[in-house]
Amino acid sequence: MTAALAELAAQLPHLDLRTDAVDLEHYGRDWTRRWTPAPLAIALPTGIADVQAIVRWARRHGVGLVPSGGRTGLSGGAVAARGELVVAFDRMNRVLSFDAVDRTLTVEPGLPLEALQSAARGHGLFYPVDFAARGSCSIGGNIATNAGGIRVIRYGNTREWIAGLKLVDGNGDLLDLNRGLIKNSSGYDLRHLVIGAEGTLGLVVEATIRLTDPPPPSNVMVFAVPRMDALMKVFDACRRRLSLGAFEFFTDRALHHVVAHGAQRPFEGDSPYYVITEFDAADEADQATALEVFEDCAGQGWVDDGVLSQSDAQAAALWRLREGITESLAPHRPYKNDISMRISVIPEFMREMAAVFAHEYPHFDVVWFGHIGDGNLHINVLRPPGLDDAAFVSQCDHVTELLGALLQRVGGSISAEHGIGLVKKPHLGSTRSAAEIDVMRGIKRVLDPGGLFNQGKLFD
Ligand code: 2HG
Ligand code: ZN
Repeated sequence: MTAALAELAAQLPHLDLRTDAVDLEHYGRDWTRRWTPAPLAIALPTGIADVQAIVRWARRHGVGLVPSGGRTGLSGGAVAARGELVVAFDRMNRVLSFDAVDRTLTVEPGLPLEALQSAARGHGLFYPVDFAARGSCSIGGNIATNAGGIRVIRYGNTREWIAGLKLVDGNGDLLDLNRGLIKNSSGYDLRHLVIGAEGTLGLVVEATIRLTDPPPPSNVMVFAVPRMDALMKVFDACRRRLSLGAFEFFTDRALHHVVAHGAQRPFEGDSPYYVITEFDAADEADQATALEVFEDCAGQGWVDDGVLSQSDAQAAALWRLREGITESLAPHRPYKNDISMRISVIPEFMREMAAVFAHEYPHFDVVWFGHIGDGNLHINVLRPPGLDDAAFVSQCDHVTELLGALLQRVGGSISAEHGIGLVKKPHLGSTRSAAEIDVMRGIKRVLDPGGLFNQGKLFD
């Protein structure tokens, strides 16, 4: 392998190619921290031609390639633990162009989400996909998982905003997918195969991103909800009267951890559930409607308490209650589920899930939160003191199987927005049929005949 790497270095003398232990460790892992990083080396290309040369080199030498952005993923999709070459896009992180008529930005894959959002704002426009890892994750990674986040309820997932993609396939060829078109009825839309493919079909080297008008002024409300079965009733009451930009929930366990991590408690009293919603509030009439919604919900016994943001600072403090949860739990290295279902089945599903958890996790700290308005629930399970890590993960995997069976019954998904990666690979069959997985394998063989890209992720 040293000879192969020497050949790559000789072929691309300007390529930043790293093999020191610190870089192998840094670039070989993602936020899951479950696998020991063991990449062969790290390559940081500066342009499309570099990427094509790397792919052709990898094909000649049979070296696996792992695409790497901000590595904030939670499913092991960016882990390099089997001697792969990590292709890190840190140096392909530029905004290449803006088109005011098309309202698009064309960018390189290493651009952080937050930089994309601020580039859009700089042109008086808005890129709406948003979530807590915005400062560290990259648009390439967002495309790989079809990232969702907190504004899906209004704007949809990353997929809706990708007008075109350039992909280097397993032959090193450059495919220009959809070329920024709004209408294009000319056969398979390969762009949409690549979005959400978790880096298994090729390397995204450029993306043309659609932008929209900035949203109107908004307000944030947090409600204390006394019963699980009231959550979706509150959702329905809010969406009937307000124009919602976000509707999220979390439990008392989530509040406990996020407050211990520095967030401000929203109310004096305790409640088992909380929702946070953001809604358009252009004037006082909108605020008055929000207060009426609160009063109606309180009258029905669906909410016990509520707080309405009075300033941007207070809105940010309220959002921290939801957005700070993952970071507050990170030191515990929780086991994560990221599941989705049609919103109509949430009440029944949550009841059944609670019964499974009460039985399977009697003494575990199980933290629920997520994008309930999209039908996406996050469950973070914390390892009880005294239980060793392997036994903990195997107990949680067993519960994931039970969850998978419940999800299969309601037609849900074992991964809503984090991806399958390594973490959920054993559970893919609960969401996708054997025939579907075979089709996916076939597609991979066509685009990646050498089996180079993110081998062993998603499926074997
Ligand atoms: C979120 O919604 C992220 O905050 C992370 O998707 C969820 O940590 C998690 O499980
Ligand atoms: Zn999420």
